[in-house]
Amino acid sequence: MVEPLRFPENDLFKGWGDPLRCETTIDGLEVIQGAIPEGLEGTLYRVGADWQYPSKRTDDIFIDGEGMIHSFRFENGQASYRSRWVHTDRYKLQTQTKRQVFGRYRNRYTNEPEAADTDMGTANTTAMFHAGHLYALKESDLPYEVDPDTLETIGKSDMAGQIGSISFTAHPKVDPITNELLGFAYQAKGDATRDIVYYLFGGDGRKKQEIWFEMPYAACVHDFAITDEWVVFPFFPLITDLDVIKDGGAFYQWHPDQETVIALVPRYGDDASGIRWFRGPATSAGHMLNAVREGTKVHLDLCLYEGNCFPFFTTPQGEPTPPVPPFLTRITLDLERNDGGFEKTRLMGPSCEMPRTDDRYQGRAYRHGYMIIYRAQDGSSSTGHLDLQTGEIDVYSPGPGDTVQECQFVPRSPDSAEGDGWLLVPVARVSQGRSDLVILDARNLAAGPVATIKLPVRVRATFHGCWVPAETLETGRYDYALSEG
Ligand code: V55
Ligand code: FE
Repeated sequence: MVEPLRFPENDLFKGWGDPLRCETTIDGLEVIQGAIPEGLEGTLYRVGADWQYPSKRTDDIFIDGEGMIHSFRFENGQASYRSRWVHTDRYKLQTQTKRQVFGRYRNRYTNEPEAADTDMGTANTTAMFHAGHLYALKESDLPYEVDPDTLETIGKSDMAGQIGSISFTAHPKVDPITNELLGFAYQAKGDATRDIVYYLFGGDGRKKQEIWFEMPYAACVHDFAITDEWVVFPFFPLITDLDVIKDGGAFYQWHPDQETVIALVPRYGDDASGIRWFRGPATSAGHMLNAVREGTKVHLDLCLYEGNCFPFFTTPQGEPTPPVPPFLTRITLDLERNDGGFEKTRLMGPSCEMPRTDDRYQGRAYRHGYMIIYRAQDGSSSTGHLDLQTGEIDVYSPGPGDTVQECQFVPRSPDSAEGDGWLLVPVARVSQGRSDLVILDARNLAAGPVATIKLPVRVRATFHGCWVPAETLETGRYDYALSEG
């Protein structure tokens, strides 16, 4: 008898997380409230994970699963929605095996024999548009190029032979003012290697710099931050041990006895000689809001956990770690301080994650941050706007039981003032088993949406994405500017 396909008992697959496993195309989405603002022309790309086939294991985690890329396109006052699997090597193999043949998250030693020689990249984390090309990214593999209109996968890309590492980050920074792409790869020569490489590409897609150096340990480097002169790499002690993964164990262990280490790498440097190092007690973070240089100081603003940000990764002894909330925190690295330490300051009261800015201000003096604010009591979440100058928080709450995904800021015009624009927010209407995309005025979230676009289907969790103006899709370049004064 053929074994029935059935998802194992795991909270991941319940409720909103119920695998959807299908692709969607909807033109002319219904606008059930308000109207799509004039001038909003372009595409919001989002990437998340879904489950191609059930596994027999019960150790799956939410950051695993096959990549699904979603587009919300705004054209002539109408919106359309599309979702497509990213045809990674592993997705393609499983269309042949017709069952799950990949094992535990990033652990190739737990794969079925059929999958022994196939890369495990899932392309499930974010979308990036640079130099005329759209990509779906996972930090453990090279980018997959995707057609910006049809979302069909074009193929795995080393960017015309320019990426020599085995992988590329899922948190690149495309600077929409200079059109530069800043990115990196960690464990860049293979599982558990300490190699990290920083890449800088010009707006024409040509590599300008790469700097290889070594991490203090084989860390999980999910995100980084940029300033005008430095790029900031934080290393947190979620560490890969080759012996453990060879034994079928988890890809990371949490080491509370190890330090947080931060490297400042010259943004336009030629080699590793100018790197500066800073150290503090064990903390962790997935996501950075921004970084900014102020004289001889570099401020790194991030959602910091005073402990392990991923409780599903245990200590080396297999002990679980208590969940801790993330708080928006400013880490200040002073280049004139010679003891290698750093200062920490809390920036915001409520716990928050998935922080974003007006992307024109990444690495520049800035005032506005946007984030998901979680309410532990009823499981709901809201979109917040923090004014870093006044400390005021403006909040949009989607309603009881409903949740928001990471927001995307879109400037009202290419040179509008910082924070003058819209927030696009995918909303889970949990009780209705479907989604909305709401458009908020970024300067007045509490007023509620200027438009609510109905998705008659569920848009499962997506992690991250990007906004590509219609004109940028044509020219391959962002035509944004910083407003005067
Ligand atoms: C993170 C997410 C990932 C991953 C590793 O948020 C770290 C952190 C979505 O996939 O593979
Ligand atoms: Fe992320």
